[in-house]
Formats: sequence, structure tokens, C-alpha cells
Amino acid sequence: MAYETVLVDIEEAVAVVTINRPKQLNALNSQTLTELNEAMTELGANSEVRAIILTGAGERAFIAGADIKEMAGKSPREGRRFAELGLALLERIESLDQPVLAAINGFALGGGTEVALACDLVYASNRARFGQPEVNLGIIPGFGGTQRLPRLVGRNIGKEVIFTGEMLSAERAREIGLVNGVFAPEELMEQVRKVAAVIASKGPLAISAAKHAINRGVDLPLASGLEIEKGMFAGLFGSRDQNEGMAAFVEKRKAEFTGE
Ligand code: DAK
Repeated sequence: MAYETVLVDIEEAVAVVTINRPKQLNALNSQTLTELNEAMTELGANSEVRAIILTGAGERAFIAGADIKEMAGKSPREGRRFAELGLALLERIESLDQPVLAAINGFALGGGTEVALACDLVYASNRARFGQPEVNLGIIPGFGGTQRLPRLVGRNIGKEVIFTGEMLSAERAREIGLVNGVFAPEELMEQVRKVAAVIASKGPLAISAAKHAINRGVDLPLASGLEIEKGMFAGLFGSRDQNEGMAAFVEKRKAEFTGE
């Protein structure tokens, strides 16, 4: 499907989704949230796509937050609808079978950091800037930032980021565990594509099971998380990919996974 604010490009099992409002620093308005959700849903149903990279158009921003100009005039009812769009997108990213890799090419502020928090892996250019500046606008993070950020980086660091509203460098974001790796701007996409290609070469059922086991289990008591893992582990046995992966090991050849 063609979108106005989102570009989708599929190459060798890896899809690149680009938020395309560079003049507005890729701020998320209702249309972009809707189109992103639709694009992710479509890619989720495409069994040929094994990893998704999410990035921003232009050199300045990944996402400079929710669109403040659009949000400013909203009624409570419209605000609720907007919140639902944002929350639905993040839930979609987290529930996709394929991993979503964020390539943070510039500002990732407010909703931008929150989108990154919902992605499975986060890579940044050394020019990227993260932050939750909502307190500057008299609001708090509303796309899950008060919940996902402290769970990922710890309560006190999370509070510092949210209470001060200050921007974090890519390096600081890496130190606190928000970012997996930092690269020169011109290398970012190539490096993220490399990681995506490695993931795309593995068994899709196994990657999906690992993603869901981690996402569903990580906030549960260990015993409950282990139960989830056990169920996911057992569920892979008897799949064509499990047979193929183990046969390939025994036969000393490279496995050809099909996702069945
Ligand atoms: N929204 C709308 N437009 C934005 C924008 C944003 N978040 N960020 C930048 N822009 C626009 C600017 O208005 C400007 O447009 P024009 O004036 O040229 O038309 C253009 O992008 C270039 O920006 P600047 O001229 O400001 O560029 P600078 O280099 O001077 O500054 C900056 C770059 C990123 C430091 C600055 O633009 C900035 O501070 N932007 C705002 C960052 C921010 O506060 N982000 C957080 C937004 S709040 C909710 C759930 C979640 C949320 C809300 C509700 N519900 C549950 C209802 C989330 C909220 C947020 O994300």
C-alpha cells in the first residue's frame, strides 16, 4: 500500500520503514501514527519479511516527538483518540513476529524515544539525541515512557531523564542501556542492515518465539517467565525449521529456514 508520510522498502527479507516528514523533524501526527501502524501490520503478515528497520527521513531526526502543533488544539476526546493511535502502534511493534530494529539518525524526543523503547534493538548515529522533554510542555510521557524507560534503564535514571527533560547523547543512551550500538552517521544504516541480515538468516519461528518469550516474560516473576519459555521452546519442536536446523548441524551444512 502507498502511504503519504511513511516509506516502505523491502530488500532481501529486510524491510526498511522510513518516517517521511523531514521538514517537521518526523514528528508523529495522527496520519503518520495511522500509516505506521498499517505499514507494520502489513509487514507483520508478510512471511518473506524477517526483520524490520525503522528510521527517519533526512539527517536531523528519527522522530522529534508527537506533533505538538496537532496536539495543541485537541479536545479530551481527540486527545484520547490520539493516545490510542500511539499506544496501538507501540503494541503492534512489540507484538510483531519479526524483530524491529530502530536506526536513530537524529532527534528521538518524547514519542520518538518511546517508539525506540518499543523496538527490539536500538542503534544510533553519534549525532542522535534522546530525551523525554514532555515536562517542558506541561505534560508527562504518554506513549509508555514512564513505564518502559524505568523498566529498561532503572528507576532513578529513568526519573532523571523524565524529571529534567534534558537531552541525552547517543553515547549516554548507550551507557544506560537504551541503545545497543553507536555508529558514525554515514555508517548507521549499513551497520543496522548487517544486524538485520544476520537475524533474517536465522529460523523465523525461533526468532519470533524468542522475541515473544522475552517481551512477555521480562516483567513477570522468574518462575512465570520460565514457564513461558518452556511453552515456547516446546512449541518449536516438530516444526520444519527445527528439523532442518538440527539436520543441517548433523550434516555439517548451512540450514535453509523457511519459517514453517
Ligand atoms: N511537533 C511538531 N513540529 C515539530 C516538532 C514536534 N514535536 N519538533 C519539531 N517540529 C517542527 C518545528 O516546529 C519546525 O517547523 P517549522 O516552524 O519550520 O514549520 C521544524 O520542525 C524544525 O524544528 P526547529 O525549527 O524547532 O528546529 P531546531 O533545530 O531549532 O530544534 C528541536 C530542534 C528538536 C530541539 C526542536 O524542534 C524541539 O524542541 N522540538 C520539540 C521536541 C519535543 O518537545 N518533543 C516532545 C514532543 S511531546 C500522548 C502520548 C504521547 C505524547 C503526547 C500525547 N497522549 C497519551 C495523548 C507524546 C508527546 C511528545 O512527544
